[in-house]
Amino acid sequence: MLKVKDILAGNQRSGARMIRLIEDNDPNVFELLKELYSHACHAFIIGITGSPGVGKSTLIDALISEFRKLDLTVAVIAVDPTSPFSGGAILGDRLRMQRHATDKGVFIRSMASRGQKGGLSRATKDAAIILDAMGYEIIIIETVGAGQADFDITSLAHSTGIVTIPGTGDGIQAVKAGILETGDVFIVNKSDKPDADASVYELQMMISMRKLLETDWTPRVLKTIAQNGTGVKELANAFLFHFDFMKKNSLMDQKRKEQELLYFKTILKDLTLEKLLLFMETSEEYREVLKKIQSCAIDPLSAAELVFNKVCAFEKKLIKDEI
Ligand SMILES: Nc1nc2c(ncn2[C@@H]2O[C@H](COP(=O)(O)OP(=O)(O)OP(=O)(O)O)[C@@H](O)[C@H]2O)c(=O)[nH]1
Ligand SMILES: [Mg+2]
Repeated sequence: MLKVKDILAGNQRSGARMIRLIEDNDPNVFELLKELYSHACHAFIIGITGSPGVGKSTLIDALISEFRKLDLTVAVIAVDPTSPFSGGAILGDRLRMQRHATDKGVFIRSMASRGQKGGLSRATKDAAIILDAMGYEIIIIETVGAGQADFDITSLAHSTGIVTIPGTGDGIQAVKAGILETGDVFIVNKSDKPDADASVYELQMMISMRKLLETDWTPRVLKTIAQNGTGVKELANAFLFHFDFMKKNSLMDQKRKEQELLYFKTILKDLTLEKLLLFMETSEEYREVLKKIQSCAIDPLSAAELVFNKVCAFEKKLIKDEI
């Protein structure tokens, strides 16, 4: 039996089990999360995002080491990874991974979240609540791509790092995809390859065109070689500096409030949808409306309105029956 107190005590097995329950869409998660929620507002959440293969996992692996040197505990969640976390096995990089694996201050999990209630954003937020309640000081979330339609890492992370590689014209791509607006730290990884400086310059130029208020954070652009850790200390410091900056300027509170509101709306949408699906599965009236749409006896707009009103009536009846 999964116990809230075990999670609060930072028990890694319990944490892993609860994350699995999220992946399985287990109905018990809701009650557990409610209990954990008030304990989950301490962690600094960093989002690391970028195209497949740019080196996000390798970079996170190196970032963990830097944060550990500062005695900060770190949890990592790789969402829908296209390749195993850190490529540990693939790269023969096992030694390094093993060191993190035996480190009690580090917790690493991959998470498949497609097809779940509320999609990627809800599942990832739920997982972040667990890790935060477990007491991790830094939570790093790796996602592929940025600005995906169903999931925006900035709605969850306090600080977002966008990883690019040299010579791909990523700066321009970033502008096109609207990513430039969302990044707090830009990372040109694989800077052992040619044209890294040109990419840094390009990104800096793009950022300088961004309209910033005096109180806004000016995004940093950093070069890294994740494989050997070059520039990763500076990267860790840039994130921590951003964290401090947000706290000093009350930006953290503001961000939290916005994100909580979004989480609330997502849950409300899910709960509404659940009721709707229940109605659709069990209602003869619903099937009648469907028939009418197909025979053009009713237009889809009026039909949608009709179904909605029936769902409200259905919900009232459910409540009455329960009483
Ligand atoms: N040359 C060079 N290669 C790197 C660097 N960082 C990572 N790589 C390599 O790039 C490849 C992909 O690294 P990953 O860390 O798995 O990249 P990722 O972005 O997490 O990949 P996905 O999770 O599949 O999107 C691996 O072969 C790494 O060894 C770097 O700084 N320089
Ligand atoms: Mg990866």
